[in-house]
Amino acid sequence: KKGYVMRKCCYDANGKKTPFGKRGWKMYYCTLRELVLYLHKDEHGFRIDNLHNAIRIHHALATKASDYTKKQHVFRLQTADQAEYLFQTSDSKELQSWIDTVNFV
Ligand code: I3P
Repeated sequence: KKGYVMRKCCYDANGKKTPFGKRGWKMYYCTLRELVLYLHKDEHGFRIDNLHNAIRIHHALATKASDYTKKQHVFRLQTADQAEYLFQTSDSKELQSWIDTVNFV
């Protein structure tokens, strides 16, 4: 699974609140490969550089972020190391598809 998403960091590892200045929404090209979510600047990122964010999704949980009302089609990703992110997808179909992919991969 791959595609453009917007991502916001809420908590870093060990449940530490992501500091102000690093809590903004940013667009990434997101690729899921072997239980790792790779976040690249754009779809050529894989070829050009290895400068990606990587989020391990083993024992992670994705849920619809119904409590987050500022944006539409957002899911929350909670990782095994207690980090937490919000991801905005393009529509409700993509939202469900990302949630299912993360949870049932
Ligand atoms: C954050 C940025 C986010 C905002 C967040 C800010 O600032 O404006 O868009 O979240 O609010 O802290 P920065 O880029 O300087 O980190 P929302 O879009 O959800 O409002 P928050 O601290 O209440 O999460």
